[in-house]
Amino acid sequence: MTLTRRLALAAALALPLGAAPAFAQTQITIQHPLPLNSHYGAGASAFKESLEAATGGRYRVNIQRNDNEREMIESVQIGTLDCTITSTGPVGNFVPEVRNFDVPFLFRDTAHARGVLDSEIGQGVLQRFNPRGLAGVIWLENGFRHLTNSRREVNAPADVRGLKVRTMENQVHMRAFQTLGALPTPMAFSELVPALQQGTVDGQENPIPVIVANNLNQVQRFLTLTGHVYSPALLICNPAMMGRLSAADRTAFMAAARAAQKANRDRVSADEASGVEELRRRGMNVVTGVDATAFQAALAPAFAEYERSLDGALLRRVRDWRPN
Ligand code: EAX
Repeated sequence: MTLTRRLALAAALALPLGAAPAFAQTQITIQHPLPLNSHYGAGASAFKESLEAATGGRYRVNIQRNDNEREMIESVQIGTLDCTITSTGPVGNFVPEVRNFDVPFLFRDTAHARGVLDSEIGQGVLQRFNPRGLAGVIWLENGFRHLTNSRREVNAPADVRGLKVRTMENQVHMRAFQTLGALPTPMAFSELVPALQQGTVDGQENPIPVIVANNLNQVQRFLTLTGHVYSPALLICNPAMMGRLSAADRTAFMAAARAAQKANRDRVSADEASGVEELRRRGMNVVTGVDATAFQAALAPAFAEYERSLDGALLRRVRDWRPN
């Protein structure tokens, strides 16, 4: 490029002579509700690294914390936020089909859950997001949820009776705790710790990684490893933003989403392996060896209602799913 043209270009770009003109950089913001060093944070960071590297920096991913999942989903839906990583907690209020995956004791174990979500069953539910103004990009993982409370050891379903338990804003979970005789109190994650500190609720339920990452041991004395429900998570994005991606950039975007899924799931596995011991070390009273069949028997009325109110055929496909 001749000196004249460089001068003209530099003047046009108001850049100091000799500076390389900066290419246009597309910003993508992802918000999630947990500490940046959590299983959601691991996924978000892996997404950022993968997409920025694959596009040579043409994309810049900004990661932010926002502990109100319903608000983040609403922001993605109206386009003021590009993407969120969220549990399925409030998602069923936007995409009802997702509620099928919130049924207690539906998934046998983590391998069953991950296999179903990555199969045509889970992909089919992701397709139901677009008609609702959302893009369900990929399934992530929150983990199996366990019960904590500040009042007493919970060894059997009868011990749950009368406990005020914070639940997510999730009708499937609320029905389950009602059936057990608890008083389910739905609220956003942002309100949880103050409610536990003030005694507005006695207990809550969350996966080990969430309990550890948020130091819930500081406001909860008793932990019972109920594993009463598997909590999927999701990367949800704004459809218009996805639609603006070129074919090549969409390929890079989906590769970054898969990198996020791997990092997130690996971190959940690691946290679940070490988290219970860590919570014991922090002073929690941990009840293990819970009789899951007793909890399932106590939930029978709720299961009968789920068969009627949810997609019974889909629930049967999930239960029958086996790895190839
Ligand atoms: O998604 O609200 C909850 O209990 C969720 O498990 C938490 O926000 C992580």
